[in-house]
Amino acid sequence: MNKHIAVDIGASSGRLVVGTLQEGKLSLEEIHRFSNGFTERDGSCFWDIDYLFDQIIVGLQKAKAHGIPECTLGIDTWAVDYVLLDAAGSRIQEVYAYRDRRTEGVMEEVAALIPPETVYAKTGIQQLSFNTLYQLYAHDRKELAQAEQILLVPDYLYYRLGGRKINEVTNASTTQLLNLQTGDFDSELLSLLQLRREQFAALTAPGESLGFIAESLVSQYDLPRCKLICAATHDTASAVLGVPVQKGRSAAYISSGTWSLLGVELNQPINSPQAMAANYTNEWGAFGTYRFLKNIMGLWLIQEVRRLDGERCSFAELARLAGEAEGFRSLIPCNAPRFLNPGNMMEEIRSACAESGQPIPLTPGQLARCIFDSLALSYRSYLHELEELTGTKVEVLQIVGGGANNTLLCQLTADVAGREVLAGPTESTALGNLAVQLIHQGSVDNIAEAREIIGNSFPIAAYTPRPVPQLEELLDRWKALHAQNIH
Ligand code: LFR
Repeated sequence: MNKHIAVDIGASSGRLVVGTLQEGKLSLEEIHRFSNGFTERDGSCFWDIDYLFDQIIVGLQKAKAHGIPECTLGIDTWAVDYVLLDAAGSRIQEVYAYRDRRTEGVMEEVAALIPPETVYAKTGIQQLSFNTLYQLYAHDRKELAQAEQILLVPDYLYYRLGGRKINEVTNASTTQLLNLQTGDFDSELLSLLQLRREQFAALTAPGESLGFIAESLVSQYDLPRCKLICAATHDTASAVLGVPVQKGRSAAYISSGTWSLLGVELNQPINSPQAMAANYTNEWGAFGTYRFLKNIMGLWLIQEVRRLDGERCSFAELARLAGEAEGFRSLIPCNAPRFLNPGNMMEEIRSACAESGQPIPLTPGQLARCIFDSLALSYRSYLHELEELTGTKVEVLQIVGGGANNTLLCQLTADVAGREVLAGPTESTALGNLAVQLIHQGSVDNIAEAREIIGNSFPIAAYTPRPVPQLEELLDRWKALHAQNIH
């Protein structure tokens, strides 16, 4: 089998990409792309999981029609969200989207039952209101008790394709229920949720074989015969695997999509009180690594502005308009909870600017500029924290994912952070997903080699930092903004 398919589904879009390794170079061909998003019903936010499954089938049909009779296949999606299955293996409930508001205030409720310090020492996972721990705590208890099995989204998609139930480990770590010491679900946290270990499946590592796609699906829909390989099913885990190797220079990555995940890969977690205070996370990676990183609100901010503007402008057009707008005019604290799911992002940004006494961004270009300036400043601040926590000076920032296409944001980041930015590949998530398949197949020896191949196969754009006029003043403004209570 020399064809490999990555199913990569993010919060705003999904794709099936065919990867081919030939003469030391990896090439990609996108065979199917579809939109994704949660919908709001009676005040709750849900994903349409059946639609996502159908899109995988459509993509595989296209692959077959494209002349691919057999292939390996890996799946990755966003993290934390779960599916409850009954004893017959059928879904019990709609799949809540992590931006659903039922978890508001839940972190505080749980903190009254178990100190956050204890949870962090056990799990090393940052406090995010939507961690599965808090989502399950907020879930209807009766429904939870009925659940024979709790799978995360990509686990469920694998199950639908091949019938095997797993809890893939890079994604399972984002539940905030895995214990760093025991390497399994933490019994104290499970009992807090009144859950039993058996309700979860076996923890499964990237690279394991999950058998073949069901014969019934192959014949019913005329699909390729797919060998299912357990990918690093958390999209961020795959994205980090897809970061090209950096030789001789210390580097940090930003996986830039709906979220901006800024961090480094480590061989040991850092679950110190300092890391907890800075709210850095230790998500489990493939091949015994940890993703020591921070969630930053990311391109969700601009995706929402674009949506509310009736999708009149493309992302490239918005970036162009932002480039024409005055820089550093108004700034927002991107990570304030108010931006998680405000309903009307444009108004939320404007209110935050008004409340902090800044000019109100009116046009899409001004809003976009406010977002990009603020993201670049966030990257700078969190990069400095990262350096302190790891005791390493970062020389290069590697931006991967869709955001690597945004030349304005990449240049702003280089300028404000004062580091060289290397941008690309944009498809690092699909590439990381494919890397695990190639290693499984024995076509590539290990992840270092895969990263080297990735670095040689795709163009990388370099951005050299330029001086920012009145940088000190700007940083003072940024600091003052965070001291204000506009969260
Ligand atoms: C990025 C991502 C982040 C995770 C967030 C919610 O797509 O997977 O890593 O924190 O989405 O699942």
